Amino acid sequence: MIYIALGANLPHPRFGPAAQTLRHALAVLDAAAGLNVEAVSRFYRSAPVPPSGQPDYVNAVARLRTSLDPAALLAHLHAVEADFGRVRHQRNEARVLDLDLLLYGDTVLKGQDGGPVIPHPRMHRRHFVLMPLAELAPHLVHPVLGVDIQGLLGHLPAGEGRCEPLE
Ligand code: PH2
Ligand code: MG
Ligand code: MG
Repeated sequence: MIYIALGANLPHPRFGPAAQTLRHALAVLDAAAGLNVEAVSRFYRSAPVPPSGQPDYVNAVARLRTSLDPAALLAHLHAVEADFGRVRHQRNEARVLDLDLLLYGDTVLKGQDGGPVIPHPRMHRRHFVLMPLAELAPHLVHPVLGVDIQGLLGHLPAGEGRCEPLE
């Protein structure tokens, strides 16, 4: 199973509030050749990590089916971000759309030659990833850590990073 995380904390000039942007991004992904969005978590409102004066994020996780290999999928996610007007200046800056590749089955990649790092290196430390992912796959075992998503969530320090369903 392949999972991606979606996030946004700036309104989009055409699509409007962050939740609308995520809905639109999911439709664009599903429409692409060789890619289907099979399941989507609820949308969550989360405090920026690390804490900053930025607006809250809207976050979600989706399960995909695709014939693209990990590198091609990541390139596609970056192309969709760029199409949505994402500009990259500095790390962790506010953005109209962020699409992160979390898991690609049991594949483990260390980012050799600029390729993807899978599983996503910070996914197991983030409420805003684990909470929506636990809705779709509570018993999925992290291929490096050997702990399931529910277990990873239980190990996070309580109260670190506010994250709650949007409605
Ligand atoms: N993404 C980041 C950095 N910080 N914080 C929240 N709450 N949600 C995010 O999606 C997020 C973040 C880098 O991609
Ligand atoms: Mg991210
Ligand atoms: Mg990203």
